[in-house]
Amino acid sequence: MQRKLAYLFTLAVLALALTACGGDKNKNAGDSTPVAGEAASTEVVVKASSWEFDQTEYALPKDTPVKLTVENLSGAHGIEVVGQDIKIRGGKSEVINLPAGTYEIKCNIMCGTGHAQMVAKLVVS
Ligand SMILES: [Cu+2]
Repeated sequence: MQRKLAYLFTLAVLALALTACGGDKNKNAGDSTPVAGEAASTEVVVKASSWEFDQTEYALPKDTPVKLTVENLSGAHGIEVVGQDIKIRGGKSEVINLPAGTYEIKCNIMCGTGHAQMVAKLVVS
């Protein structure tokens, strides 16, 4: 009898451990960026022209899905969030979700003589 109880207890503990792991996995999947299909509550538009972005800093809310859109006013540009796996071509959007911090963005399409000076910051707070 004692043995059977011990066995049942072990099963219960194992079941709990498995459930806990599964829950964590799902949570991590939800936190990854960029998140396809996640509904964004805000949109930030980066307007690019040859050869600058319309702002030197873009403010984004932290840990929130944000629709980041790149609009080309002149020339063909795109952005890359340095250190993150986020690249958006002009005319396209991506829903991103970043923790607090300051991120550098730069043009990731070779667009001509001023290409290297096309940098700005994403201030996430
Ligand atoms: Cu460029």
